[in-house]
Amino acid sequence: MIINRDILTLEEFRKQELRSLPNATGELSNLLRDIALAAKRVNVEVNKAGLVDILGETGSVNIQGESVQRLDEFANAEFMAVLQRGVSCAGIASEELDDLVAFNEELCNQSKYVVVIDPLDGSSNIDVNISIGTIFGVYRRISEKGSPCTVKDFLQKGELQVAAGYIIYGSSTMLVYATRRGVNGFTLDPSIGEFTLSHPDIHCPEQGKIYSVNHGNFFAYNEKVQKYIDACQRKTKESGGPYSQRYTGSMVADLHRNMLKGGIFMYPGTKANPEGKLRLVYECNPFAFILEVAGGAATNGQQKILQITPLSLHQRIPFFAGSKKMMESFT
Ligand code: AHM
Ligand code: MG
Repeated sequence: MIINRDILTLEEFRKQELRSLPNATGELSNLLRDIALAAKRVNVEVNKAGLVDILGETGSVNIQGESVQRLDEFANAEFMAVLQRGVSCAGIASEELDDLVAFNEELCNQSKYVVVIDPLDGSSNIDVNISIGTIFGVYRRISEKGSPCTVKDFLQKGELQVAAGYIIYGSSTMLVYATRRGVNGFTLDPSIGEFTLSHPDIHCPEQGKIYSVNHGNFFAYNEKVQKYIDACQRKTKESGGPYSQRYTGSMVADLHRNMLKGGIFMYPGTKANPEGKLRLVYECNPFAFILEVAGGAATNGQQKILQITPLSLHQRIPFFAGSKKMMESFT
């Protein structure tokens, strides 16, 4: 086998980046390495999800006498354990946890970062073999180093994120992460077990031809949203419509596609749930950050997502995100 030395692994890429940042301590790189490690473990389990009849139903005891864990709980435990052992993270807030977890240990208390995470988003799609994902954001803590992190570290505005990213477990598994310097995508090469640079310097096209929304809720959306969806279905010179409607029910898959091809993703509030479904801290803020660095935009319909101060860890918010020009014509 000929080894292609043009490939650049995630770690090699970070090392190269670090060389141009003389004051960097490498802590963020360590944290990304830890997230990538947990993602590889989760990927293995996600790939086995279709074997549920053989391995045993969730909640049951399998043939080896082990209890079968739900995949989203498994993913949460993996990310948590890896971040805690990696000692570059002071604590996490997760969709799977009611409250934050401060890694109250000497070394973790010295860490300058905290992580917000949705360990397995779109988990209702696991049973039907549709792409699912992990979403994460990284903040510099504002509580004092040397002590356990506190809730205020996690309730910072999204614009203060140091980095954000996602992993998509799809036809191939990819890790995409953004810092203020840019957005880069790494595809997992299963033959060497490494994320390798496959999508350098991602830019979201200014205009796309895809809109993603749960059409079943159309009559529960407000007039502005209904009008926009209606316009997406019409042919006009300005918009280049009609657009194609693509909605998987996995935000990571829908936003990943729209980010590469151009498009708009919407999860509006409804009459029954005015704040919608998606969570500001660990679902919307990381994607808003990634999209803005990539040249796109994200709002709650009125205000930039990244400028909203979260009030609680699990706060919901209407979410509109995607290509710059499509977002402009929505607001
Ligand atoms: P989850 O965190 O419970 O998986 O829910 C989030 C997911 C998003 O990935 C997706 O865009 C949305 O829920 C789909 O919801 P709906 O079926 O209401 O359209
Ligand atoms: Mg989720």
